[in-house]
Amino acid sequence: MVDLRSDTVTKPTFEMREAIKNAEVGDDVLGDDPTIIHLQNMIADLLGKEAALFVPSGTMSNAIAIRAHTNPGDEIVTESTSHIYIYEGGGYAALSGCSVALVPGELGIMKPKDVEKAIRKGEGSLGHFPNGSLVCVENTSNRGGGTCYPQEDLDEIAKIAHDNKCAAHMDGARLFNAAIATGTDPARIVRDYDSISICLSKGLGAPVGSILVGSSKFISLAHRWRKMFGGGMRQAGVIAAAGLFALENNISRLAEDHERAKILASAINEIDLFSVDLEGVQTNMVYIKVLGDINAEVLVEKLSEQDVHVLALGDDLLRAVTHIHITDEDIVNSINAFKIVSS
Ligand code: TLP
Repeated sequence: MVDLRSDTVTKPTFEMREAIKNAEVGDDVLGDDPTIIHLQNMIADLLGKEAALFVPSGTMSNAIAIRAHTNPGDEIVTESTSHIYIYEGGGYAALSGCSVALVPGELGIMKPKDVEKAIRKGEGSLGHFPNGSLVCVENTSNRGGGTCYPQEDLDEIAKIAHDNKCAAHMDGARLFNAAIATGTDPARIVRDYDSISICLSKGLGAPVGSILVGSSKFISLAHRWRKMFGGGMRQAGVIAAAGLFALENNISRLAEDHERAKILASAINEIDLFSVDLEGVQTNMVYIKVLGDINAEVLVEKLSEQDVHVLALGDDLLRAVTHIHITDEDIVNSINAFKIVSS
């Protein structure tokens, strides 16, 4: 079976399971877990920030960041297809009491001037506007196709946020994919961001876990919100060990996933029934437009009969994601399956 539904489907490899087995653990709510402490310090160093906090999921990491940066009644600014807006259950509203100002992006990437236009401040509005206090950027952009922000746009967006007394948060669920694809040091990418959320459980191949990174002051606030959101874990060094293993071993290999995604994308784009915006295939994702009358869900079914699994993200949109378990042979088989279902 070729499982291209997401890079979240990865399972710990034998070596990762060995690391899990050997993990030293302690009660992390009491601050006693040496593996978690090591992981948090390592990622903070890697990103050039003061501190980090291990959390159960990317969704919780973003939710904590939003809660820590805002007050109820504030407004967050984010791209109109961002994970925070589309896929987090409206957590910004329910958990933080925030409204959202949506910015249209091109392949999920916001233009700095559009971010500037979207920030509304309570001050000077005769009390009419909510207070825009946080700008969220997603890098890579999932619904954008796994696209990467140009560095100058990231820097400019952070500056616009700060000039307008907003914090700048990066949903870097796939930050290392962006770093590998653009050849940029991750610390440089996030230099001007106040908080960054990283997922260990996607392309990096760990089974569970995300990390929120920022200043010591921000992380101590985040720590309190993690507690209130029920995200304090006890002997979670067993899962942090998988994250450490992933950071030590699985970053540079992301380039292979990107290469395979490009091969898959070009071949599918050659098939009459499908079209792929090849410029948007910058990392490990391939968004495939279905050109005929056939519904994407029907194609998902037909592909699964060929043992190839993808997701339908709309009536005419499929998504295929490469990851650590996808081999060259899987790509050949997937291309064949797409040919078979299109005939
Ligand atoms: N993305 C998942 C689904 O939720 C859509 C996927 O299969 O791509 N930020 C970004 C950019 C994400 O893509 C995801 C997960 C998250 C945050 C949330 O991470 P988790 O699943 O750990 O809560």
